[in-house]
Amino acid sequence: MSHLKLFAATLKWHGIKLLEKHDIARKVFFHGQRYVSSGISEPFLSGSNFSYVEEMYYAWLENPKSVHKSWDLFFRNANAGQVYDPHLPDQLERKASFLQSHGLAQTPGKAEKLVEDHLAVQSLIRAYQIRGHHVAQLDPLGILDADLDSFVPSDLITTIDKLGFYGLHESDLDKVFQLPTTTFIGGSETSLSLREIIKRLENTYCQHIGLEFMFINDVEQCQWIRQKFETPGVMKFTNEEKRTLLARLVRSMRFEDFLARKWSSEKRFGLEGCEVMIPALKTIIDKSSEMGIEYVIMGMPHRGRLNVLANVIRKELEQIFCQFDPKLEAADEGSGDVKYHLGMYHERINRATNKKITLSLMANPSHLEAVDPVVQGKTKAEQFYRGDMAGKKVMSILLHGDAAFAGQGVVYETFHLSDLPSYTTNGTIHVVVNNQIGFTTDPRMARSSPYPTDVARVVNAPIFHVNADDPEAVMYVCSVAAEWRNTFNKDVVVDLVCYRRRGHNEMDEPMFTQPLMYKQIHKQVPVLKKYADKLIADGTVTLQEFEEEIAKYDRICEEAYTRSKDNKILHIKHWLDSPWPGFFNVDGEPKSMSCPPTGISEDLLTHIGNVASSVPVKDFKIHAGLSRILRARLEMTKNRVVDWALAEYMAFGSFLKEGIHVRLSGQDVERGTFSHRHHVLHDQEVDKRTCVPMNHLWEQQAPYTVCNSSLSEYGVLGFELGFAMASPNALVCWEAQFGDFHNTAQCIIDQFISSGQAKWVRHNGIVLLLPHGMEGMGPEHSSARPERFLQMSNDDSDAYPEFTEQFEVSQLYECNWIVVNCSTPANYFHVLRRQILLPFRKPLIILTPKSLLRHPEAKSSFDEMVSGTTFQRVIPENGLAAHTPHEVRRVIFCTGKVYYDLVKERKSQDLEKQVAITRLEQISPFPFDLLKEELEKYPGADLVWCQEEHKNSGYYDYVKPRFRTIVNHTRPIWYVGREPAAAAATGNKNTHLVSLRRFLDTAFNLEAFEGKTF
Ligand SMILES: Cc1ncc(C[n+]2csc(CCOP(=O)(O)OP(=O)(O)O)c2C)c(N)n1
Ligand SMILES: [Mg+2]
Repeated sequence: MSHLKLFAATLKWHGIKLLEKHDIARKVFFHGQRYVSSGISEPFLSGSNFSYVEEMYYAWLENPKSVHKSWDLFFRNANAGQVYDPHLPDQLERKASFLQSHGLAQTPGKAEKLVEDHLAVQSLIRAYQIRGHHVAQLDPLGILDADLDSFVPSDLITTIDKLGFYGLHESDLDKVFQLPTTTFIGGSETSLSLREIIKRLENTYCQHIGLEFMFINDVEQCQWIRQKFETPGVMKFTNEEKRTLLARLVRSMRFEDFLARKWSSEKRFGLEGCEVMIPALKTIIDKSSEMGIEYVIMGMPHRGRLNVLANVIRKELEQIFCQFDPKLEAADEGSGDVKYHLGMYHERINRATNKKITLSLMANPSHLEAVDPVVQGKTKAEQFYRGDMAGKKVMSILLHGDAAFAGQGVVYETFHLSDLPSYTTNGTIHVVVNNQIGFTTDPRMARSSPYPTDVARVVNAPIFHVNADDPEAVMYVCSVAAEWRNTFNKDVVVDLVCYRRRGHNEMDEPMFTQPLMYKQIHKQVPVLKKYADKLIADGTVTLQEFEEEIAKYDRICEEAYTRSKDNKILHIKHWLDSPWPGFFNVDGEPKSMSCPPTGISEDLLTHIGNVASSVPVKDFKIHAGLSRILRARLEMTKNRVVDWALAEYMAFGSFLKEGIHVRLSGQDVERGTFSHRHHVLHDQEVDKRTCVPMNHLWEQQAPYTVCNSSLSEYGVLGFELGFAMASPNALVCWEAQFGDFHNTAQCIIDQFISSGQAKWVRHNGIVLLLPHGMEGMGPEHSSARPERFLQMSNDDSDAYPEFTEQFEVSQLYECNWIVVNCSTPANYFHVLRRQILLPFRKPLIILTPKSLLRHPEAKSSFDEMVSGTTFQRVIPENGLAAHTPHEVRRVIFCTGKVYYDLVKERKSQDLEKQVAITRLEQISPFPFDLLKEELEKYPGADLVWCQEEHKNSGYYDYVKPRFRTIVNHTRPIWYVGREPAAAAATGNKNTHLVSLRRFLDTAFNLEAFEGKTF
């Protein structure tokens, strides 16, 4: 160690700081490699390199502008004022004399060294810019390496000997070097001594801020960041700013203390150890407001959420405190949620800018990071409806925990949406509460990347790591992050490296698993005290002022606490993150309990059909195959019929006329996975020239957005859900490529779509289009798993409902979502229309067809869609069997495509009088009323549920108890379909066809169930 001490002493003397924590790494440097070779190997500027310098030098002599600026500076320096003299008789003589006068011709070694040293200094500067963050002092505890590695890059001058890495020596420290244009450390100076260069680089890159940005491909962006952080004196704050920061820290800290005092044994996921997050967020919001932002949408996990609600959103404190009362009764319908998941929407005046600002914190489930894409979708929608295409008025802030940010794949999916035209929110500010632990797990076990933030590198987002115990550094970084977002409209990450003062929650004992870390944490002086001591010491505030500030906020909390005791009822409506003004009545109820007919006029149908069959822009050459498709559409329009794609066109188009925005997103939705939709036409001769006829329907119409998404389900479905949250006056559809792919978005389905209204009294009318059908395409492209949606439907299978006049609509109002499987294009058209005409919003799950898209029978007449027509929840048998119901021996109930197989089979077996086939179009909520009528119509028939899905999937488990409830368990409902199976479908075409044959045989074997008991 003694030689290290010696070096330390030398370094101190030279004013270069020794980074104490890297002792081990330091040893490596003594044997470190030099890339500027010397001695035996060829020196860098020998031979051809030297003639290169010579060439440059002569070129510079001719015209200083002909060489790069850095060479110009360099030669100017070397030249020390002497200029080219054109009057010398002979060029060669002149050059020789010039070189001689500079000692160059005779002693090339000198020039060589000069150039070599300058290049070395450039490399050195660059090394700090790239790798300085590895030695920055980011951990407030001083025990962990934020990048999980104690290794010190060998090209950072952490000990004096490392100058050798660049071929420099201690004796060079006081030499003055020209600064390259890629650094701003000089401020107004263009050259600095090496000693000063190193000192300034250390100050910028190796103190409490660690900057990762050199991977960004854009030079302008890199320069911008360098300028923001390298320019000397940038981190100066006025006394006023320091006092505001202190006051904000007081609020943040005392809020946590207050909760801890009053409810010491309640879970609240306190922020202790990262109290600086509150002033950090406020700085981002202040700065953004200053730059024109009017609406900030935030998503965050549990940690510090109550503090954010209280001190950033400014939710009334009593509303927060009263939630700790176990006797608080819920006033709203639904099951509610715990206090650290609820959302909030608040409009207020930003004190710093005196401008109006709206803040919204999205409600979220426990599932970490799941809210990220939802926030992005909602932000996009708010920007869209305001015409704020550049994101200058609305922005999002996402908060993350270190373990979740690194571990959850949806973070990556969300980042990948950030620059896609139909999904970008023009830059998100990410703030990571990097307390260097996830529940009980150490970062080393929680991620393989150096930092928890590395995922952000994929989109070239700069990452600013900052020691959270240095509040001023945090404020500076946040303010630069806000400016970055405003300047470049790209994502940026602020990594608050902090600690967690308590256990994962307040009940946990962290010493079980992190004993040493927590020994240190127990000794750690809270940031408020540290900062207050500093400001008191430098005279910015007095002790008395500080104490008064604390007393003032404590009083505010106490008074709110007293008031909170008067709150006996919790209104979750008061915690709504996305209110829809004017959509509901003043009590938040639907304005009616009815739905008008969903048909539209014949003229409209014809007009939309005509546009759907045309290319509404001039000189636009489409593919010949597409021309055929359009001609077929025109033909259908003339014949007053629609297929699936045209029915969808009619529904979407009709909304646009009514000012309802329609957005269809998902993988390859523009053309349609099955090449049936073609909503975007591509010019075959002009690259990237496209046309969306849907946007050419009327002069005045709402815009139609159809967008192929990234190959993501979790992220994109979350995004669309968020988009649908912003307004009830939009039809937002997400289509899965095949229905079963929705399971990679299961979290959004379970945690938001199925249960969102129950938890957060928040309506959402998102439509999921899930291609579904057993068509021998193998296990993975067949089933959209309808059973999963049905199993989560909340209508009671055993309760016989009361059939009031409003039954249909009130049943829809009560349910958590609607599940349909339409068998006709007209019904698909109607169910889409009903989605918007209902006086409330419900998620709609549509199992959409594949082969039916082109099935000649699966067409509908305009007659089924014109004004006055409506969605049919059940399509009863209306053939021969319906005319003589008493003679019917069997009623087969089914849904979706199997209907067409059954009808064909019935015909071939000549059983049209004996067997009725009734289609369930809306499966959930279950149309008890209509099915009751249907069952009563055929008193002598046995009842069969037929499905093409395996018995343990599909609809059987959902419909069986409900049918039984209708008949009061007096008649059996027999199952006909495929046997139970583990995989959704077979991969063997023949097995598929054999099983189809088998169940069709059973369906029409009228003796099949004779003598069987139920
Ligand atoms: C998707 C998901 N998986 C697991 C959990 C359980 N869980 C709750 S908090 C937590 C640790 C989170 O660590 P971090 O992201 O670092 O946040 P911190 O609690 O440290 O602030 C875990 C695993 C969860 N909430 N969500
Ligand atoms: Mg953590």
